[in-house]
Amino acid sequence: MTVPAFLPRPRRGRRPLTVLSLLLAVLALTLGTVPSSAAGTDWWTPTARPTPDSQINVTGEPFKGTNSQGEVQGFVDAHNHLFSNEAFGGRLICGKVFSTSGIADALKDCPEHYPDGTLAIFDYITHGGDGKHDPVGYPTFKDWPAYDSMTHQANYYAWVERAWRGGQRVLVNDLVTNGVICSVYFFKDRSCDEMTSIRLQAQLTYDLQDYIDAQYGGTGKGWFRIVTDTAQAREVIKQGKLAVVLGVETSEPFGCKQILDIAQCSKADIDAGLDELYDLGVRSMFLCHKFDNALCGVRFDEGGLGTAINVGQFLSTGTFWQTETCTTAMHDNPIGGATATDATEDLPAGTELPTYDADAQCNTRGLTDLGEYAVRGMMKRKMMLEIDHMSVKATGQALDIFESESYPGVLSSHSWMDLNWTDRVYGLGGFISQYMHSSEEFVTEAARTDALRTKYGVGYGYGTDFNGIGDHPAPRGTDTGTTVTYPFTSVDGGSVIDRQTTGSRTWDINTDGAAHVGLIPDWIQDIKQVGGADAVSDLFRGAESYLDTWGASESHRAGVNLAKGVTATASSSESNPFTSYQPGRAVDGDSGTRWASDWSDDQWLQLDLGSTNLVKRVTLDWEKAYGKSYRIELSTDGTTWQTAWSTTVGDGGLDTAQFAGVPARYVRVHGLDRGTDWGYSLYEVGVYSS
Ligand SMILES: [Ca+2]
Ligand SMILES: [Ca+2]
Repeated sequence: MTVPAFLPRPRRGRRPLTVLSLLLAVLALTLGTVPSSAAGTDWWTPTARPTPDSQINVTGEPFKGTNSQGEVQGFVDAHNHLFSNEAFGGRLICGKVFSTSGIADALKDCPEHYPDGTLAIFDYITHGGDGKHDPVGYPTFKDWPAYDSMTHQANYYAWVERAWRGGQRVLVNDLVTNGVICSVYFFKDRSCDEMTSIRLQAQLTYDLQDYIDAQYGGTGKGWFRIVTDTAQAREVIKQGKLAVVLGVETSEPFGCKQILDIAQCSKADIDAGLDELYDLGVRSMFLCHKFDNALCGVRFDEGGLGTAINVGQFLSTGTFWQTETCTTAMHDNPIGGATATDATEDLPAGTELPTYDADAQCNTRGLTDLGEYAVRGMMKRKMMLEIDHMSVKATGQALDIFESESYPGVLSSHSWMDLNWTDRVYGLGGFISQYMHSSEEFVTEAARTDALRTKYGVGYGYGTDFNGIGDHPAPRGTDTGTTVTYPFTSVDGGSVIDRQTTGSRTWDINTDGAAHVGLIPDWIQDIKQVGGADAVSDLFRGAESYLDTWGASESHRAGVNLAKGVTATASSSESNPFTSYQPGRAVDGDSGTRWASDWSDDQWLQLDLGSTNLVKRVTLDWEKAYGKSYRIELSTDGTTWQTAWSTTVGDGGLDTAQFAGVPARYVRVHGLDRGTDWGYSLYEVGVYSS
């Protein structure tokens, strides 16, 4: 079966299609409501669901196949944490994704929350109030799950099933934990070792797959399919099922903590850690998260939570966050004031929380040498890097590395990067999804980046971050003028979705907000009500775009450096009695040696590739003495030159000049304006055909 192609294809000419798509959507609403579940053919209904269990409240066959362009369709949740109930010591998030003992065992509260939530300490740390709530989950669910509860399971498997039935086709399950939160939280029933928790969460994801398979008659039969490459993912989605990708979001991966700026891990630890995660099936990960670690600096949290995390970092590492003036329009989040929370009481006597200049909002820490090693290690293994939570400085360096290698494997999965990176991420071939904001906020932010998605021909995702210690969309009420009316038709047109019921509780997006993962289809309907059919069309192309980014990462090959060891000449070379700064030093393949010019603006370095080649990309690894304004000039004969690329805002470090391919034998880096009082100095110049 082919997906109904009523959704507009958001490339050129999308806008004129809007009226047509609205008309077709109305048709789908009137015609698409007949469930196609003839006896024996409703493969999507389990034959052995446990009783009692949750209802799904969706009828109709999940769409299969591809559209007329051969693309898979459906939504992507690029950031969810199914099993964070096993993180942080195992007692911070209460309730399980599934239990072989049944729903009543899965959806019950932590023991210390009984009888009235008085000891639900993390509830009132994160949520204010007194933490009191009715702890009873199944079957009454009076107080949880709820849009504003951060400590109760929101990813019961049957609710994930409903999200799938509503049109979701990719789910990234980020294995998550934080050793420090674990160690400071009073209740725990296991060690705080991060890798131990990651391994357990990976295992439980496979166990869940088995649990669901058993409901459908055996191995491989269920809708929940863990995938480790894009070929598998595409096959799963074509079958109408949900492709589940494993990711990792921890604060100190591979033991890469820093204590007083001393790294507690080695390159060998990073290699062993990446190999282990890869073997577990992990294909995307964060390198830093919440605390500055031995790999990179973080993007700060704001306000009181930021102060609490800053104190936590100090207690864990002996270092507070440090800020400096940002060098571009991009900045990290402002840190809360010193008096913001009680967290400062945990500091040792005589230790003061630093105060931060409002004009200095950038983390001084970027990628460390070990961090660069980890980024390159992920690239080598074709894994995708999550840049949310990285400082502006670290993100810039990571993007520099990927641009120099033309590597597309970059993800921003839940609106935690500086939004000014959007163009660069799309330019690389990366994928972006927005945090599960309220429908109005989601529509507004989606509209802001809509033109860029059209320019790059890409779809969009959402990152729900359920079980991720963050709020979810609040109820908007029933008098908004855009109320969701039940039942409604799924975006693909093939299913009918009613209010979701588990036990004796029924949830309604209008009055309950996004209480759990099963309300994703309701929230998407809300987005459609607020933003129109066009607002969901990019989301429906999310699965294809996510797999495009992943697939291009899988097929990435390191380019051949045409410049390595070639003949180099220059306008001048700085003389030094102890070492050589001759032109050949910029193409000797040694990142410790360099060419340096005399100290004036008009200088050049010229490479003779030996024969004419297609030249498409030139990489420059600058020493401190960088070029602010310079041109990349090409020639076939060394006499007639054309400018292939130029900049007036070079910032040193790693630069990549990418342009339409030009045949050339000679490549010249022509300096016009220096970034410092020194000359121009390059460790290495690379020249590539792709
Ligand atoms: Ca060199
Ligand atoms: Ca640069």
